[in-house]
Amino acid sequence: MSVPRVAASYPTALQAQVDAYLRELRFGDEEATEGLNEAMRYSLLAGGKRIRPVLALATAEAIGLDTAEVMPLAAALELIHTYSLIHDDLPAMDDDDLRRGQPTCHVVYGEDVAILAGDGLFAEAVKLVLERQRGEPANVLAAVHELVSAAAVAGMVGGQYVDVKASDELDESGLRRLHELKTGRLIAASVQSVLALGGAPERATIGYRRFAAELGVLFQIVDDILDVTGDEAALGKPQGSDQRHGKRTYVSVHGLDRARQLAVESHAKARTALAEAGGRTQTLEQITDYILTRQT
Ligand code: GRG
Repeated sequence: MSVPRVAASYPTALQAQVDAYLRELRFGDEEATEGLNEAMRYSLLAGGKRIRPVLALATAEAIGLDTAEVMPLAAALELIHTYSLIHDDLPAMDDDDLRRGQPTCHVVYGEDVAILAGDGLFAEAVKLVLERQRGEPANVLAAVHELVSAAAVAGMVGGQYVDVKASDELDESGLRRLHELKTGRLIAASVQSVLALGGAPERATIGYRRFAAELGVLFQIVDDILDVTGDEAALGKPQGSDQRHGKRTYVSVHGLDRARQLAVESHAKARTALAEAGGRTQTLEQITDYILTRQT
């Protein structure tokens, strides 16, 4: 099988629920910090597919939790993701001017404020879950642990460090590890933090965990392909950015055709894991198909 050219449908109703919830969020209530609140909300509400929170809601649906009840945790994933994008775009990192089709946070508000906006979003994400997420206290704590671990050194920040410092020396397995950490852990946490909130024992969720890990790999392979083949207007960010920064990607290491093949194989593995997981997995299946076929 090759990658279909038309994107599979996306659960837009869940995306709309997430967008509505995010729009209501305000950060701090003092006049002196209103400019920071504005910069944080600027990046948060600039658009985006909301894949991580939508995955969290679909996981809730699969394991029988009420999706509306999981919204604080789902939103927190998007706050952390947005922080990573703001910091990744900074002059000291990728130095990009465009994100989600709009000027990046530092272009609009200055580098100092953009750094603080990212920092603020991370802290507010944890605060949001601790203040608003209902559930057994031990389960909420376990969910927060999944969330912050995915962003920590054995996760997104560590992956970004490897990317910044050693990306051009990596072999195939090093590249895979970099992406597992940088992108895969937060994608996986979008599933695993909800499993933690549901309190199911680990042995009962092995299929979901395998699915979550593979989905992170799939997401990154497709992201690398889109960086080469994607349409800049649709992507909302500069195309060819990885190549310009001399980054090793699934495409630069394996070539475009092999990268496409790897994406198809990864998609099949994710779907198999999901089939073994049990539960009401239709929306998770839909998201998996979408991630393989997405054009943005
Ligand atoms: C700076 C701490 C720190 C981390 C940065 C994830 C990351 C680490 C940087 C993002 C750079 C990047 C483009 C990585 C490729 C994968 C990725 C996260 C793409 C963007 O995610 P989407 O497609 O974006 O979900 P939207 O805009 O739809 O939310």
